[in-house]
Amino acid sequence: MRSLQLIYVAPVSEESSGGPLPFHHLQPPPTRSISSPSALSLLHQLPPSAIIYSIPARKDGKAMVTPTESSIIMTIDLYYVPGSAPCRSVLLTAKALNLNLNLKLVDLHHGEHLKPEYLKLNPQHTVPTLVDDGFSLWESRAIITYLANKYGKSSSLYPEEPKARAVVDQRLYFDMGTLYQRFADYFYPQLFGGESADPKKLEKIEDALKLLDGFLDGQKYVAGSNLTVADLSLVASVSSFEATDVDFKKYSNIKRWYEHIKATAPGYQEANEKGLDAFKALVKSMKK
Ligand SMILES: N[C@@H](CCC(=O)N[C@@H](CS)C(=O)NCC(=O)O)C(=O)O
Repeated sequence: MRSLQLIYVAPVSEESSGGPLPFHHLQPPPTRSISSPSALSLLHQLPPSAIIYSIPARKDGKAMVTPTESSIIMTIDLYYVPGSAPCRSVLLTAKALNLNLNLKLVDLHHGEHLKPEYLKLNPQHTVPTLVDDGFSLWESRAIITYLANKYGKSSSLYPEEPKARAVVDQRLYFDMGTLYQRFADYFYPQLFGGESADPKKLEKIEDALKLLDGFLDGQKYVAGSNLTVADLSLVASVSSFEATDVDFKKYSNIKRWYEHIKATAPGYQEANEKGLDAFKALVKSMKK
């Protein structure tokens, strides 16, 4: 199984490319090729399974992403389901890093995640699972920090300075162990077990939301002065509340932050909103 492709975009002039285009216009050619001597240096950093595609500029401008030699798109496998908040945080991170993931839908409903092939990748049988050149990783927050570490060295999504990184990690653990955990404890027994809403569990979510509102007091972002993977993880979690009776918008700092991240996180619509709609549809169908 080839789990990593590298697409190398040959440098051309703006004129012939017609300017940058979204990734989905890319169609890798069927033949292997390396089109620039400087691309050869990249080969030394790549695993043997990598293939380099040279994508020539076309007059109609359809094959280009951006006309520079640094336009390198790594394709990494992501096993996922669209409605899942943990999966959506990975999609958001990939967008923010300009990474092109090879999406592999997992049919949880028919137990695809319990089959031996999947258990070999992830014995914990959860989505998301990332496979990067044979390296398999699960737990969404481990995945997003790995991606930022490996592919976002120059980005501020996961800062390297120890204290700044510690604050990002603290927010990620808060999301996993407190906010999203309390949401799961409250809502999933209702959704999947037909149980009635437990007001005590709702109160616990409210306590967590008050904490989040406090983190955001006077802040545009949840961990520091710029967008980080903590915002992307938390926005995937909090947006899921829209499908339920958990009213997070009554917390003014959360509401302001949520609207801001929705409007500014790269590729938000495709990476989170689409999957959120799928989650809302699932909730609607289960509640019938
Ligand atoms: N903490 C995990 C949670 C992953 C998780 O529970 N995913 C659910 C879907 S949202 C799943 O895979 N459920 C199937 C199973 O656990 O067997 C993460 O953030 O990745």
